Amino acid sequence: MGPPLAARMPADAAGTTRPMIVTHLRHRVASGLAALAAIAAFAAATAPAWGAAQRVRVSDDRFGPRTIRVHKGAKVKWRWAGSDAHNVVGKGFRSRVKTQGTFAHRFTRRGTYRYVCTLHADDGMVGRIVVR
Ligand SMILES: [Cu+2]
Repeated sequence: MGPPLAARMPADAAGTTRPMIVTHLRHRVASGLAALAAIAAFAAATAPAWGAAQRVRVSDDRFGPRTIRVHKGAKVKWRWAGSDAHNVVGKGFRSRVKTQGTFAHRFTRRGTYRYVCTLHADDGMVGRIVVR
């Protein structure tokens, strides 16, 4: 028969068991939070932009982003960023033809609103606002 079990274990083995488990659990919680943060960051980076004030660039000759998704009641603001003249024309909203400045419209009803620059629609200068 050998020595009693306790005598064969390292002196601090029993004492370190609990802290190791706590440390492990803390690590798991931290990992979980990190994963959630990563998911949130990913969602923020890839999800359509939801929010109160959404912006679209009006450049030569495209709208960027071409499609944005907003909540009902959101205001969309187009900002001219190119050098050529453009406008923003959709059902229920129409800007002047201009080369700089902004145009804003608040979308109060759900739906998909396609719009164009009437000068360059044939060149693909089209956009879409999805209101949910
Ligand atoms: Cu244009």
